[in-house]
Amino acid sequence: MIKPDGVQRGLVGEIISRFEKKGFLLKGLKLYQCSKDLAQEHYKDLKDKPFFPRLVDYITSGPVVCMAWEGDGVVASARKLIGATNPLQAEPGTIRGDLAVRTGRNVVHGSDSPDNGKREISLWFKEGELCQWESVQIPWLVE
Ligand code: YYY
Ligand code: MG
Repeated sequence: MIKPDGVQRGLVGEIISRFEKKGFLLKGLKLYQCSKDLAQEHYKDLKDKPFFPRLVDYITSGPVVCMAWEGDGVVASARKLIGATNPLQAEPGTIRGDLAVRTGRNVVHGSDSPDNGKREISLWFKEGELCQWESVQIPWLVE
């Protein structure tokens, strides 16, 4: 998910492009302004953290871009492409390492496990919003 700061800063194309160029397949995409309830549910594991209210305000402060990406090892690989939570500790070459400076404005979210990926897709996308399609690139991506 591209967070509201990524949308406001005009980074949508750049961020989508990094996942596309890596070789992952886009199966769902939408601009979406979420409710506080959805933000709280999405980040429910962090509800006791002191930064939780600020995090919910941030995620609901403007539209986000919801994305569902498919590919071998996509969850772990996407976390590497995204980089460390604190952008000042994220490696150059990662999205956060290249495009952000603050943990509280780190431009992008990535699921931290395949199970959470499934959970988050079902939270953010409705039935019928994902597209099943076969990319012509597959024989050139996978031997
Ligand atoms: O998965 P990731 O986004 O890298 O970090 P999490 O530990 O799941 O935290 C989610 C989200 O919370 C993080 O992207 C920014 C925010 N946050 C914060 O504002 N302050 C912290 N000390 C830790 C996390
Ligand atoms: Mg997380």
